Amino acid sequence: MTEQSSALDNLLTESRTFPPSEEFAAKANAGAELYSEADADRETFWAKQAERLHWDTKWTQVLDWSNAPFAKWFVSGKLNVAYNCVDRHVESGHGDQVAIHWVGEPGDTRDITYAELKREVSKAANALLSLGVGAHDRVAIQLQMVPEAIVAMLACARIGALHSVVFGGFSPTALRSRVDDAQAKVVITSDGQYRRGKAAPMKANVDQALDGAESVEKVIVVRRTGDDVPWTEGRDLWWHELVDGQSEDHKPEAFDSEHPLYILYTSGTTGKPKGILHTSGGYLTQAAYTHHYVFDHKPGEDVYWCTADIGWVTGHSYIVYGPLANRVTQVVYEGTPNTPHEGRHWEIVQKYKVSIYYTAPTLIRTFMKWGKDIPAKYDLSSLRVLGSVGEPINPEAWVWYRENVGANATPVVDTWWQTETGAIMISPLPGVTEAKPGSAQRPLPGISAKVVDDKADEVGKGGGGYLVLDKPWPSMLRGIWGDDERYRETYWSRFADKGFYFAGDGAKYDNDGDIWLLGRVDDVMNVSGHRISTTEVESALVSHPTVAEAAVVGASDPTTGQGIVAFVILRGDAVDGGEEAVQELRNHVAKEIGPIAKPRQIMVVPELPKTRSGKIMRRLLRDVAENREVGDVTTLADSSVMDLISSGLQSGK
Ligand code: 6R9
Repeated sequence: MTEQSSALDNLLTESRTFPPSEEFAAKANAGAELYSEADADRETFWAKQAERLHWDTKWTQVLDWSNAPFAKWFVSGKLNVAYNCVDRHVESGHGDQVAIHWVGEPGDTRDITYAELKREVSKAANALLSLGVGAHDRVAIQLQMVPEAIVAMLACARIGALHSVVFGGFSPTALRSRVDDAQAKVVITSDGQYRRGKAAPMKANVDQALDGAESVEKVIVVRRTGDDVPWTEGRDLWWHELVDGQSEDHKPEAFDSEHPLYILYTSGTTGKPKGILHTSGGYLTQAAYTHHYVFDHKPGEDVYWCTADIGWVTGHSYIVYGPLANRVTQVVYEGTPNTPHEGRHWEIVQKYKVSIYYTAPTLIRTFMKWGKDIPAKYDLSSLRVLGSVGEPINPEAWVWYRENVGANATPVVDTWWQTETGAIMISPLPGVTEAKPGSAQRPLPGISAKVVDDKADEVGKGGGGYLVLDKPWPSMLRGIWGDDERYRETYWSRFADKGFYFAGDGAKYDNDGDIWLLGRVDDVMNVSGHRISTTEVESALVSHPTVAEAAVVGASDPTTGQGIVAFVILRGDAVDGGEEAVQELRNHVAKEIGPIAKPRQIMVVPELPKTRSGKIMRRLLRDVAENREVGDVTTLADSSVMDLISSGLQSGK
C-alpha cells in the first residue's frame, strides 16, 4: 500500500478550486450545518429526510441492521412510491404543473402535467391488474425514452410489482437472460425506436428474445414508429388498446417500506449480470434527499434535465424516483445528442430554459470534440447547476463544462455512486463546497465512506487505496436477486472483519482529506510495482490539444508486469496521427504525470468501445493490446466498433 500511496502522491497535481458564489450560497438548499446535523445523530437525520415523503403508516425504527448485510430501513413504515411521485402533487394543488416536457427525436413534443401523469399511471396500473399482474410479480420493460417508459415504471410501483428495465439497445440474448433470471410475467416494449434519425425495430428483437421464454404471459407494445411488427396472437397487446380504455381511478395501496421496488441488472467483472434489488422507503428517501440538495432543486422554479437513459440506474433515481418525488418539472429527450445537429441539447436547454443539467463525462468530452462554438450559439443563461456522473471526470472536461456550458459561473457537481448504492453518495454540495475539478470530494451528510488499505485500515491524507462504505445507507441494495451468497461474496467478503461494503473503486485522499475516485480497482494498472490509474493517464492525454478522447489499459509486460497502452481519438482537424504525434503524446504524459506513466504504446483509433451507459470497455481494449482475440462484445452500444478498431490498426492507420 505504501508503494501505491507514493505513486498516487505524484499523480494528482490538479490544484484549481472554485468557491461557491455568495449569491448562490445565500439561496442554496444546503448549508454547511447539514454535515454537523447528520454527524450529531445519523438516524435522527435520516428520519427527518424520510419526512419528505408521505407515509400511510409511520415507521417504528429507523434502521434494523441486526441481520447485516441485509438492511431494513424505516421498519414497519408503509407507503406507496407512485403516490409519492405523482398523486400527492396533484392533491397539494399542483396538478397543472408540467411534470415532463418530452421531446421526441424527430421533433415531436408532449407536455405532461402531474394531473395527466396521475391519470396515465392509474390507467396503466389498472391495465396491469387486468392481466393478473400483482404485488411481487416482475415486469420487464425494454423501452426507449418515451413517456410510457416512466408511466410503466410508476404503474408497477403503484401495484407493488417489480420492474426490471432492460436498456433499449440490449441484444435479444441480454434481454432473455434478464427475463429468465427474474421470471418476468409481462414484457413491455415498443414497435421501434428513433436513433440518429432512423427508425430501428424493437419488437422484432423482443420476439427473438422471448422465443420459448416460459414465464412470459403477455407482451405489451407501445406504438411509436408505426412500422409493421410481428405479432403473436393471444400474447401480444397494443399499449393503446389495453391502457387507453382503462379507468382513471386507481387507489394506491400502501406497501411495506421494505417492499421490493425494482431489479436492475448490472454487469460484474465476470459471469452473468447481477440483478440488483432495491426496495421502497429507504430508496425513495435517499433519492429525494440527494436530488433536493445535490442539485439545489426548487420545485415550481427549476427546469431539470438528466440526460441518462432509464435503462441505467441514473434514469431510475434521477429521472423517475428522486425528481418526481420532489415535484420536478423536467425534460425527457428521446434521441441522440447530434440528431439532427450537434447543438441539439443546447437548443433544448434554450427552449425550455433548463436550469439544472446532469450528464456523463463521456458526453462532455464528446461536446469538447465537437467544439465550444456549438454551445456558444445558444442562450444557456438559464443553467445554474451542472452535474456529472458515471466515471471519474478529468479536470480538463470539468473546466470545459463549467466554462462553455456553465458560463464560467455555475457549480459543477461530480456525483459518485453506483447501481448498488441506489443514490448519490459522494458529491460536493452546491453553494457549500469549494469545488475541485476532478474530485467528488466528500460523502454527503448522513453517508460515510473511507479510503482503506488491504488490511481495511484507513489511509492518511495523501494516501490511496480502496473506497469502502462503512455504514449502511437508506438506498443501499438489499441483495442480488435470487442469490444471497453472491451478494455477500461480491460486496461484503473482502473486508468482512470490519463489515465494510467494498465498492470496487480505487480512491485517494488529497491533503485536505477530499476524495478523488480513480476508477475501478481492476482499472488500476501495476507498472513495475507502481499502481497507476487508467483515469490519470487518460486525463493527461485529453489535456493535450490534439486529443479528443482516450482510453488506457494495462497490458501484460514481461519486464514491468504491466505496460500502459493507450487508445486515442484525435480531434478532427488536428494531426495525422503519425509517429511524431504519438511520440509527442508519450512525452506529454510523462510530463504531466511522471516518466513512470509514459505509455508503452499509443494507438490512434476512430472510435472507442463503450457500453450503453458510456463506460469504456477496457477488457476489449486489453484484448487488442495483448494481441488476443476480442472477447464478448454483446454489451457494447455499437458492436461494430471493435471491428473498426482492429481493421484500422491492421491497415496501419
Ligand atoms: C451511477 C453509476 C458505478 C461505477 C462506480 C465508479 C463509476 C460513477 C462516478 C464514478 C468516479 C464519479 N462512477 N460515478 N467514478 N466519479 N462521479 O454510474 O452507476 O453504472 O453502477 O456504475 O461507475 O467506478 O463504481 P453504475
